[in-house]
Amino acid sequence: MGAKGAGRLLVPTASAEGTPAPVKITPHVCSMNCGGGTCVLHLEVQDGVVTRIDTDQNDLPWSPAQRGCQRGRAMRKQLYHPDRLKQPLKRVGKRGEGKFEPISWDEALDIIAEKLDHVIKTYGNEALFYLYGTGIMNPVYKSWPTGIVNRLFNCLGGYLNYYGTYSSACYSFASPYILGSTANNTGDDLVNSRLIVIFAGNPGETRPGGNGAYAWVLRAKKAGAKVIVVDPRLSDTAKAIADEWIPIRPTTDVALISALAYVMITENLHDQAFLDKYCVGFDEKTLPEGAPPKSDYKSYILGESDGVPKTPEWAEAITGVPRETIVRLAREIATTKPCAMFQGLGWQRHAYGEQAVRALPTLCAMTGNIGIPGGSTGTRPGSKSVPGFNFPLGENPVKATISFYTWPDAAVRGTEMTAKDGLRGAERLNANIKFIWNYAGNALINQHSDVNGTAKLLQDESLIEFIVTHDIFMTPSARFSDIVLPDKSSFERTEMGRDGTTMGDRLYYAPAAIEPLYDTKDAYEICLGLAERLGVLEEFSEGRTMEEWQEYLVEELRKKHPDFPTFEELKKNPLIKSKDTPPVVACADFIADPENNPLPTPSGKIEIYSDRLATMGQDWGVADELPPIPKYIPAWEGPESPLTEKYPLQLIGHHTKRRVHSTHDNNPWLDEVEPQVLTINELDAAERGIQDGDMVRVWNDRGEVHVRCRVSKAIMPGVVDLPQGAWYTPNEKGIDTRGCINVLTKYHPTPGAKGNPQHTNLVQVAKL
Ligand SMILES: Nc1nc2c(c(=O)[nH]1)N[C@H]1C(S)=C(S)[C@@H](COP(=O)(O)OP(=O)(O)OC[C@H]3O[C@@H](n4cnc5c(=O)[nH]c(N)nc54)[C@H](O)[C@@H]3O)O[C@H]1N2
Ligand SMILES: Nc1nc2c(c(=O)[nH]1)N[C@H]1C(S)=C(S)[C@@H](COP(=O)(O)OP(=O)(O)OC[C@H]3O[C@@H](n4cnc5c(=O)[nH]c(N)nc54)[C@H](O)[C@@H]3O)O[C@H]1N2
Ligand code: SF4
Ligand SMILES: [Mo]
Repeated sequence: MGAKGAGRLLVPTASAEGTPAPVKITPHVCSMNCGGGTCVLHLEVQDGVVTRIDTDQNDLPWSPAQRGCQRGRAMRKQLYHPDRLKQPLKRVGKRGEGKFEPISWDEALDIIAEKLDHVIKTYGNEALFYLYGTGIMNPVYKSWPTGIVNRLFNCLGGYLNYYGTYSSACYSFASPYILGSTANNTGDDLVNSRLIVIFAGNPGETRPGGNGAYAWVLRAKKAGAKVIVVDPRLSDTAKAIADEWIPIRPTTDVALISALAYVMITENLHDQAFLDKYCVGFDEKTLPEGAPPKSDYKSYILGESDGVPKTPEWAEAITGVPRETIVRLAREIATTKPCAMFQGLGWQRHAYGEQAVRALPTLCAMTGNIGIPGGSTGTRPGSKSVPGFNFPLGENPVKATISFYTWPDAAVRGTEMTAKDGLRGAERLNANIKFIWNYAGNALINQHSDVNGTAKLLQDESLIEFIVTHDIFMTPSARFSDIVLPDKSSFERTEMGRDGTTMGDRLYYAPAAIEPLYDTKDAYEICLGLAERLGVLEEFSEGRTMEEWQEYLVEELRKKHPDFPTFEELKKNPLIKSKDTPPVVACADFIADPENNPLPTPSGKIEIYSDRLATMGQDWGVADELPPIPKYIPAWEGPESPLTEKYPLQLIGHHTKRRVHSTHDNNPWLDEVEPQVLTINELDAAERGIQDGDMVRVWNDRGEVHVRCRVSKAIMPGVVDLPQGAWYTPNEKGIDTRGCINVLTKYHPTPGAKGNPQHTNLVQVAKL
């Protein structure tokens, strides 16, 4: 193989006679983790070179076009990027210093096999950790949450697994306590809504592909729905489609929702009959047995439990949303039916993210919008679920799991962790993490909180002894690794998948469009090499090639679903669009007959008051931070924190259209789409003598970033935004020069989910 593509990267050769080589169109998909759902890409391939990327334009009434966005269509710049990793590398300097030397694949695999063997024999399998990494989302090669590498680890006796995600830690943790699940009406039901209120969601920028809900918000808007967006920033979504933008201080949404509830209760606009029939703990009469008096939601809202009525005036002081707006919004939500209120994930990546997640379903219950077409349970818009393919993992004998976010704790004091630290499946760990496998991820440092703290941890080789990164670029995480392995990129391998999208079932088979460019190996090839060295080849591979595994996966699915196409049929018809299926209304059967169709909560009802959370809060010693009803809790670095004297600005980092996390940060085309800037309100800028386009320093006790700034009205005063995902690029003084927000974020697990509060930060900004 070698570097044979290198000499003829972007220009296809002409034949001897001078006629251009024919163009072949290869169907492919975008496998990035935007959650927009693997959009369709048509790759134009000429003489072995991808020369152009087109996409699906086929808008159908039941299925919007699976149209790739600027990121998917800029993949060519990644594929042919001069900095692609081209051969295995071994660290020669200190960890993080970035000094590597090329080695052969044999040598790399020998070293890794030896380290794996050593760590397992010395510390046991719990010392082996597979790090969160979402660079590949196609089922066969997927890096998240588990895949090929996990199968190998299981063959070797298992590994320490994680639960939860950087995406939705608090959301996934907290929603089931109120609703029993995260179920919501599917996105295609939004066209039945008259009013859509989006809290902390920016689907126009985060999920623009046709497989997600945004396409349906657009259709709903065309059908006459009014759209309101609650966000500290005038997001792309708010700009494009909102009839009203309600700016709010980050971390304070529960105060807003509490005041909306206050207006509804005091003006008698709430649906008492719904609350009596379907809910637990809205008022005292439906509190579970044994719950303390006045521990219900209504008593909290009216201030009967804590002496603080949650009035619009009270909320205005906290949230910055004017009281008149709060009163108007409460009346509008309560009197416009059906109303779909849904959440993005921005408000739960916060100090007390567990609270907002449950506050919105409470409001949906108060307005009787649950279980009806055009309504909402208050979670995120739902997808239709279909049985998919998953690479068989085998059994993991290690039952202990930790939160994805707490791996630094598990490396430093793993054996001391208990349930209070989020350890599940075991009372204790037998070992600290000693070996990390990082496949298609940059959360070893860049995407995790507190880059400077993490760097120190990683530099101490007595803690984590060995780190392998498998990527396509020398990312900041790769720089902190001991061995770096170059992967094929998506267009150089065959992808196959089946997604349950907003509107239904979708299937694809995307053959490799070109030969691999460099001396790369994919995860299966690497694991084969290791399995052989470690004596588990037969068990790991079962004698199959990757293509044979793909065929096996299709056949396994066909055993349960005989109407599913055969592998050969799939290859001939590689992109199968969704079928026309009606929208699904979540909880409709529960609403129709709650006795016979209970929700999967202990009471079978909507638990506005959760007994389980009450117990957990007490057991873990965090009763004030994890209350049984959704409460506003001032964040440790929120607008009410004493630290605002030193660091007066709240910093968030939204998910920007120019990247998928840190992926594409090095893509020049996308730099043109949107350069990395800090957005600051014009009032805050004026106070600091900052002009649009100035270089500024942004800092707190955890670190400092130098970045260009954009002065704008499109952000709440007191709030600055530095889009997450820029590659950590320290200068000689350790100051980041690229705009990596995680230099400023805090490692501080949330009380319940043990999740990542990466939008909760206080900073100061000055002209450089
Ligand atoms: N401050 C802050 N931090 C955050 C967030 C936030 O909102 N704020 N968001 C968090 C969220 S929601 C998430 S999901 C995480 C995401 O964090 P990660 O899961 O780490 O995602 P990426 O940074 O995109 O890293 C993916 C990596 O995969 C690599 N890659 C791409 N294609 C391939 C391939 O074909 N093969 C291989 N081997 N590698 C490939 C890319 O080069 C990249 O290094 O970040 C979290 N971090
Ligand atoms: N372009 C692009 N798309 C992506 C990704 C990407 O990196 N780039 N990542 C994908 C992944 S893995 C994920 S998990 C999702 C993430 O999706 P989200 O978590 O929904 O994205 P965010 O941009 O973090 O937050 C959404 C909005 O919430 C706002 N927000 C932040 N804090 C608060 C708050 O306290 N209150 C309110 N009301 N709003 C707040 C932000 O300003 C932002 O506009 O996006 C996916 N899509
Ligand atoms: S919306 Fe863009 S980044 Fe997301 S899957 Fe589609 S093409 Fe890829
Ligand atoms: Mo995410």
